[in-house]
Amino acid sequence: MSDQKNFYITTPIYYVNDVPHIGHAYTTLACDVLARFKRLSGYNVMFLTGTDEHGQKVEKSALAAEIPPQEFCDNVSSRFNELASAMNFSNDQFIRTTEDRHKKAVQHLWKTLEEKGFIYADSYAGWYSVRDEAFYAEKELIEGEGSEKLAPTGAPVEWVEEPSYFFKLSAFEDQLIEWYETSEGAVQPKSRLNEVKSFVKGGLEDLSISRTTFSWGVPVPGNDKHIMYVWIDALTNYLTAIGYPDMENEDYKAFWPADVHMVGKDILRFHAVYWPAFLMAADLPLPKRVFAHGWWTNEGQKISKSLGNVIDPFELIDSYSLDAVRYFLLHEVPFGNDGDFSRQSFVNRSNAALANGIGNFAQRSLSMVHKNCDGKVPQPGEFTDEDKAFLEGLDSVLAEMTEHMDNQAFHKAFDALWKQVTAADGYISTQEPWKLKKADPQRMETVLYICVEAVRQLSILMQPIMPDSCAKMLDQMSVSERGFDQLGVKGRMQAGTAIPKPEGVYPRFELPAEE
Ligand code: ME8
Repeated sequence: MSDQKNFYITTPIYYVNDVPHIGHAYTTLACDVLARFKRLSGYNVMFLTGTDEHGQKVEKSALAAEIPPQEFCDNVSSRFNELASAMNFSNDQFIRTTEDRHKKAVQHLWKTLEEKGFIYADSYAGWYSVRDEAFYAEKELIEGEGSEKLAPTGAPVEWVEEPSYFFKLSAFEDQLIEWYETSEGAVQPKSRLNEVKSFVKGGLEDLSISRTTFSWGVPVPGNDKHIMYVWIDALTNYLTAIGYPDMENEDYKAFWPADVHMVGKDILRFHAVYWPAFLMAADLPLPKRVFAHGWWTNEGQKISKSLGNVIDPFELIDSYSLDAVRYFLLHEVPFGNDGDFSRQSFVNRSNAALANGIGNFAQRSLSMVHKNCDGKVPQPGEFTDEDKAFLEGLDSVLAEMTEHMDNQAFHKAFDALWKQVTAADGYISTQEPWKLKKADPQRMETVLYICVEAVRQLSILMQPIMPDSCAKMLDQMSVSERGFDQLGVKGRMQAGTAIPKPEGVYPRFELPAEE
């Protein structure tokens, strides 16, 4: 048996009814940062994202665009793929639900549920929201302005009556509650877990899992008048990607159950109620965690196409820089909470943390070494207590970060890291190496050695959130071993390593002029 540690993380697969926006970039970014963190920690990682291409919503959008559905899906899906490159996402796979391997997996899961007696034929009469691709009970509906009925999300609903297959969701109430209560951290954050629990405790109705009034989807095995409900189709992608239904497959054995299904709070019910119930019914292990993060607004307003305030991630990257966008999205808001995007705070926060923070410290340190130490990392003398205390802080921050990352508390992990940037600023300001050149050159060399070592460690630790700029920084310092096992004493900077004239990697941004 290999002692390789495996880690499987997934994003929601995004509907192709519309082009990607900042919300989609956000969820995938969170997964990317965690995937990179785990890889650097020595894990074998499977990081999955992709597109959800079936169902009535996508079919309607294709019709409205007057493009055949498959071609429509190909076009929009490729935009999501482009987003992955533009954002420097390190996903191992990009799955599409229109792929054959996926259709096979869903049909296999369906047949399994049927054989185990959890699917029956009947007819559905009730409310459906195409925008949410969700069925709602009468008691969940709210009243709109003209007293029309709306989904709790504000989406329009329509009355649907049609023959349908049902999944016996009602049989899983007790098992679901037991799962929430006994599997620590299975649904996070805790406030969301409470929402899910009270929904389940309120009583579960059987779930309609097929539709007959449109055709864009996976046919039900043995009755192709029925198209599978898009959520049973979509959720199964997490299994398809690792080879299901071949459960002897190496990927399946290594990666199931998933470590984290990352989702937005809007789709928690599907992931924390329906999905585990399907898995329980099929006798498959349950994911270790479903984490539902919060919602971004734009300058205080809900992001919506009709308000015309959708934030385009491609535009943002072009106007600023990729790593500043990555930094801001993931450090600005406590992960799990809602966040507001404002250009003012984007510019202020990234200038403070990047250009004036790590960027300034690295630039000062490396240019002093370049100028005053013959362009080489100097040989340090004896360390003082201050030197040791500063290095110890750096050497030990990974443990603290890991604990936070394992709880998806990205903001706390990066707070801990940026505390070390502040400590580095404090160190260089109190040691004043620029004054030591004449007074005590040997001490100057020791201080500068420690500063360069700090730049090395900080750059290694920042790689998950800002991979490009950290790579440039480490290149400048000829550091080739970049895994977390190189942190601390093991990978200490070697005296004599060439330090060329440094180039800044964190530009300062100006606020756009008021119109
Ligand atoms: O729900 N703030 O796809 P979807 C933060 N296909 N995150 C946001 C956001 C915002 N304003 N807007 C969107 C679906 N998101 C299904 C999923 S999974 C088996 C099927 C993110 O295209 C967030 O992750 O509507 C949310 O859950 C997801 O996009 C919804 O994407």
